[in-house]
Amino acid sequence: MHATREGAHLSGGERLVPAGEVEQAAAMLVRRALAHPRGRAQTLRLAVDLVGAAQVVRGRLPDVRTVCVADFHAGRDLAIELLQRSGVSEAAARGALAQLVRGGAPEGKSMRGAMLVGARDGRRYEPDAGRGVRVTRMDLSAAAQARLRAGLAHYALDSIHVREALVLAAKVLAAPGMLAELCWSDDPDYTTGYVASPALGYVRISELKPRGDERGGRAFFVDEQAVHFSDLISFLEQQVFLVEEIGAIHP
Ligand code: WAQ
Ligand code: MG
Ligand code: MG
Repeated sequence: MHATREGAHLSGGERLVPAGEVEQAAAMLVRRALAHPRGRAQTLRLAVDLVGAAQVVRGRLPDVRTVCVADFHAGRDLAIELLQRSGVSEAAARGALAQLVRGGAPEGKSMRGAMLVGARDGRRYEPDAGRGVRVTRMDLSAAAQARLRAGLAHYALDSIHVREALVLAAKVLAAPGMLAELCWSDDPDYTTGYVASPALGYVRISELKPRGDERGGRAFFVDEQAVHFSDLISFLEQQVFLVEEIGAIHP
């Protein structure tokens, strides 16, 4: 589903559901666009694709933990350290973080997608640096969703921000040659971000940006000597991915 208002993006969303639940999922997505906190959608497009079971890659969520830091300076220092522990060079980690601070895109705006960063050389490899790479075509099974919500609720973490970011990180970490992800939100009031990697899981960092800042973004760090970039991008943008298992949830 994609909805706009006053000529700009308002709301988007997607679901991967059994064929018998298509109507219900469509109704939920339409409702989301019409009841958006920033106003009612003025255009709404809904697309439905039939996906064969053999086309679906099934995966697991990374383990979740949270580190509380004193301020965003300490949060960014921690992010650099965690990225290095995941196999990213210090120069690549610092360079990507500095670009995210400016929004990632030329003209200091947030990108719609993520930066693809060489973990050794720190270069950017996405074909369109203004747009970045969009991760789509992923969801949780109903059973995994119920287990995740119960597990997160135990730590008062059951929010759409956390659930969506976890599913996205699960797909990113499942991509071949992926070493780590760094993310913080473009929502001005949402200062928590994360570093995720196969080695460390999903590490939430309580402050990664100053409150009020509308710039957010994502950087995916890849082993640029091992990875085949067009295969990687088609995995991230096209491969259907369904999370069926959740990971551990730590305080
Ligand atoms: N694919 C690639 N990049 C994306 C996508 C996507 N599907 N969606 C968003 N981005 C990029 C884009 O540059 C956004 O500006 C940026 O990420 C942030 O997106 O555990 O809410 O949806 O407490 O604002 C992380 C912490 C919240 C959650 C992340 O991201 C937690 C969040 P947002
Ligand atoms: Mg989002
Ligand atoms: Mg946002």
